[in-house]
Amino acid sequence: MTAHTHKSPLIVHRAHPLNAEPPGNLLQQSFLTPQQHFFVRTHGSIPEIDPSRYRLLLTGLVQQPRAFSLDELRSLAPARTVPVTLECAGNRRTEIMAVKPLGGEVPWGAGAISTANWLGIPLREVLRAVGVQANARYVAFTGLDEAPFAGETVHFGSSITLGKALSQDVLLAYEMNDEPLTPEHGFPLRLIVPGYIGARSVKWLGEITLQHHPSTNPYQTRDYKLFPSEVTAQTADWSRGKTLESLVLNAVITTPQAGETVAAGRVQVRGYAISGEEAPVERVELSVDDGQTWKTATIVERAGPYAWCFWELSLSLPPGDRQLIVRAWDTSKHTQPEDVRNLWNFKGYMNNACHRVTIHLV
Ligand code: MTE
Ligand code: MO
Repeated sequence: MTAHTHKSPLIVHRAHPLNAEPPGNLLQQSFLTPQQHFFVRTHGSIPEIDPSRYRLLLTGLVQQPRAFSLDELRSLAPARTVPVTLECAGNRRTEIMAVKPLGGEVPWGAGAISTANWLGIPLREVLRAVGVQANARYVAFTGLDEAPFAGETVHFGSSITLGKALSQDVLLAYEMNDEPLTPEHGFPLRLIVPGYIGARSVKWLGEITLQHHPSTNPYQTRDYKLFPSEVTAQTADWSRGKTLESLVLNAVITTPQAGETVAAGRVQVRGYAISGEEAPVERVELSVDDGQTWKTATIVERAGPYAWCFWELSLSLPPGDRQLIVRAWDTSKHTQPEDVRNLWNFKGYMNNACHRVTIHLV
């Protein structure tokens, strides 16, 4: 863990490898999350990379394999800035764990999510520079970190379809919020795949491989897949799990926090909402009577199709204990599952049940 992280106000779930999230009130402080408050999800080491000697390898089904220095990458095409929220597939896992225990997964609260303005070179410009062969279907990414997997040491990796990779918003990013990436967040270069689970946005990017099949990296083939509730770690056939890609519609109350004591009367409720790439958040609603009636919150800040939105609502609440429930609707008119018990899966992924927070009003 770096000195910088020691001083940080994050909730550290694990120090080695570093896994930490900001508490809700900190998350809500700014729409773009400062780097020192941005959640950190690592599976292994945080590599120390000398930027002057750094090379990104382009291999596989390309016309011309190449190694690019950072300066060469930057001179390929104009840089692009895209506001993107990264959300871990395990965000809000503790609520799933409360239904039925899981096996040793990181117990994320609702803070495994953060937003930055990412600056980088569109991946498609780099693919254009090396020339993609006609039979390529997937783009695989390998990090320079070393992570344990089932008793072995591997590099973290993932893949996306060539179609997704050709979106102008998929970036090879070297800055977040106008600062160079810190070591935790992938210095000197990381992938940003907008609208997808965080695991696809490979940090400390070392190699990009064009291929006919998805990545065979275990973090792609034996992790980050969704299984039905009857499947367990013992019975899972990983070839049958559904690869997680797009994020799902979700909304969270960040203020007040669960268990907080609040003065009765006017209560300002705040939070974030996010959706998959296809259908943006259209409406956010709160209920204080177990879902019998709902009040529409105001969306106070948003930034394009790949970033969360911030919402708030002022409620008038009498003394006593009260449960607040939030749900979002997207432009396809879908809303969220009511009850987390319907979502249990043995890896604890994609919890987007209506978020519930009980507070004490005095
Ligand atoms: N890339 C590498 N090389 N190694 C990793 O462990 N973790 C992934 C992804 N990229 C990871 C990685 C996961 S699961 C997530 S949620 C995001 O990085 C988190 O990005 P952050 O730490 O910058 O918030
Ligand atoms: Mo993640």
